[in-house]
Amino acid sequence: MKKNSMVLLLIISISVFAEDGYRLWLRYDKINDTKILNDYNTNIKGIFLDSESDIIKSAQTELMNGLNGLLGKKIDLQKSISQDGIVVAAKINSPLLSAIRLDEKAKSIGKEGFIITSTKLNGKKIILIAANEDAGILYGSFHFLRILQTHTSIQNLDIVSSPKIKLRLLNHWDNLDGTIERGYAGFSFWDWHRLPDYISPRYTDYARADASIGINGVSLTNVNANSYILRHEYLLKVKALADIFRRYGIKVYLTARFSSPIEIGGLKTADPLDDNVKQWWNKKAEEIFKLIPDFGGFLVKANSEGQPGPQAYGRNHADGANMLADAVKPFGGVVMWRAFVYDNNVNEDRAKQAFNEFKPLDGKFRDNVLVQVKNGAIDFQPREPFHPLFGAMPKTPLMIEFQLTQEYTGQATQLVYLAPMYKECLDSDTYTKGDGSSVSRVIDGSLDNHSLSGIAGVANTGADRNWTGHLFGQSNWFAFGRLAWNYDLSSEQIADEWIRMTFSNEKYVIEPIKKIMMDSRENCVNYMTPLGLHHLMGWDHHYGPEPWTSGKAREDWMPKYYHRADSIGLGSNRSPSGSNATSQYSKKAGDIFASLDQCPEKYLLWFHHVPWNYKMKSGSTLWNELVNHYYKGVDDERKSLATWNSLEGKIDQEEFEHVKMLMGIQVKEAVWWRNACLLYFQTFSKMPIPGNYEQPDHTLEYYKSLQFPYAPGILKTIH
Ligand code: BDP
Repeated sequence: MKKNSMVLLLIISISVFAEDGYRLWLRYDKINDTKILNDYNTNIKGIFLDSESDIIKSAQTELMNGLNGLLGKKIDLQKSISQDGIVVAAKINSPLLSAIRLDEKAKSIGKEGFIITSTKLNGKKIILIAANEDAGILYGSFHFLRILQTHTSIQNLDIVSSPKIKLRLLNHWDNLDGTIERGYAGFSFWDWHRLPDYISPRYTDYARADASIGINGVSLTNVNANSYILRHEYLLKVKALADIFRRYGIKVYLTARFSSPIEIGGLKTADPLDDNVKQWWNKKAEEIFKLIPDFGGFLVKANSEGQPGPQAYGRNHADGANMLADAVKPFGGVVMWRAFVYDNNVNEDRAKQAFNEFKPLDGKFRDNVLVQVKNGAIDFQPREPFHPLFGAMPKTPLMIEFQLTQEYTGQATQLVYLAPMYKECLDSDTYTKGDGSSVSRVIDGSLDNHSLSGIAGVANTGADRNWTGHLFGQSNWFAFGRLAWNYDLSSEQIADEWIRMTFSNEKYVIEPIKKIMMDSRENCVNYMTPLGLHHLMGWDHHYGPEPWTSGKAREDWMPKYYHRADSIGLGSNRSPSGSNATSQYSKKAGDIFASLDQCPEKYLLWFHHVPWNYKMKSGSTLWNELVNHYYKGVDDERKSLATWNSLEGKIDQEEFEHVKMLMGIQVKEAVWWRNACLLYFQTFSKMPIPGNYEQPDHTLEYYKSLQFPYAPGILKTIH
């Protein structure tokens, strides 16, 4: 076959391929708006990269592929800037840019920020992507491509951008046997068995996706850790991944199982104050950094849900964290020590326990330790008030941990766009240093002057072709990265970008999808756990409603522990007349939550046990309001499905069908949640579901009989 006809065949076969989601938001198809395409084509003639390094090469490849695809023409790498329309990527201190004054901006963007500006060099009009370091150039290149993907004007570009938070990590809960704890998108794509010799192309695509949204760290292994990962043969596998990720500005981190010195080191103890134990970790750190000089450090879950930790030796969390911190300190590593701790044998509200354990340790951690705190005090529920530790440990850099994998928000079956949830927490005012002490200012270090800052998202990826199981899971990965870079972006803005990059720039596609996304989290709260309810899901797999369950395992894993329904009313009393968890917040925030009148109704049953006939702000009783929320959740979800159906023929058919089927299941699950919860709570309230609502089509007994022993994502070893 002649070369030309082969190319033609290739083009034809590409265009008939349905979209399977693999390309994520990095779809570089030719721009179909002629006006915009012409404008870009007039202004972009080639690219020129001033420096050479592995990261710059990644930027170059991305720019070439991106521009070739989007502009539908071959973009050449220039040897000099001899014409208008060159995209120039250069370091700010390069002699090439000596004539362009960028000093002030350079100072403000730090190590990872970038500038994109329309300017002139040697009398030629150029688009300059400039940064202090290579990583900034990579981020700037992705940003520039995003500008084109979203059909934004490239006239008079003047962008200065830098991340607000330093360490922006994904935490993978991937196990060495290929399973993923709370993973709903198939098996892990870390192919431990075939690493380090077999390098899947997926690793590079994963790194590209992360870098495109500014993620600069990846913790590879489950927080319920396996010490095996620290054995030399596994470290070689980790090194192979680190070598790829480095080209995208990403560092690798590992979870450190606290008992490793015993399990793989042959020691009798893991006591953090024991000299042999310290020695063992020092040597282990040395071994790791020898293989991976830019290794990020350790993420640790200790004395939590059965994980080993320093308390077994009468030591505290700071003793444990500091020992590891000392081991990685000489090499520039950090320790991320999780505050997700609670103990069923402690006679205290679970919501209070992390605060009680960690607050007294403020100021006791080494300067390379970050304490990683989940967004709320229980566990990634559809809605939680912010964790009381935020603002309460001013001497310690606190990281925030969000969950991308939808353990409690419909798993990979439901479309729930989580940016509004992340924003709600980040924007919350802790009032710890007066008005404006938002959670975001705690974690970016600005409130308490910390130079170290971090944010982590529990990854929702797996080996599924579309990475996240549900296509819209991709939007949560995307949103997490965008917010980690700049938490001031709005959820709408991020949704807008993602839709344009994933589906289309047509208004008739963007608007309906945006509406579906923006409504989705509130719908989920409404049909699962409205008005501050939480943890009503199946106790072990967390799939579906089971508010009735008790006695199956430890009490603090049972839904009844959280909803406290009785003949009088519903909700956990965490006010001063109850567990007094409200006292853990600053006075202002605590007083608001503690007051039945002032507590925002969205958190009402989180903080108060409220009588069934209590009069809500709307004038309805609590019971009727509850019914109303559950029904509204289902109704709005039905509307979202109808909106999606209106997109048929306007987007890729395979993607349309995929989402349509999943949204169909989502509506069914929403009805199941509503009916099961209301029928169950009705056994306490003894009040009717008003006749104007469609009545449950099954009995409570039916819902109680449903069982899901093979629901995905569960880790049998902790439960
Ligand atoms: C809970 C999960 C459990 C995790 C735990 C954690 O159910 O599987 O191990 O969080 O964050 O949400 O450590």
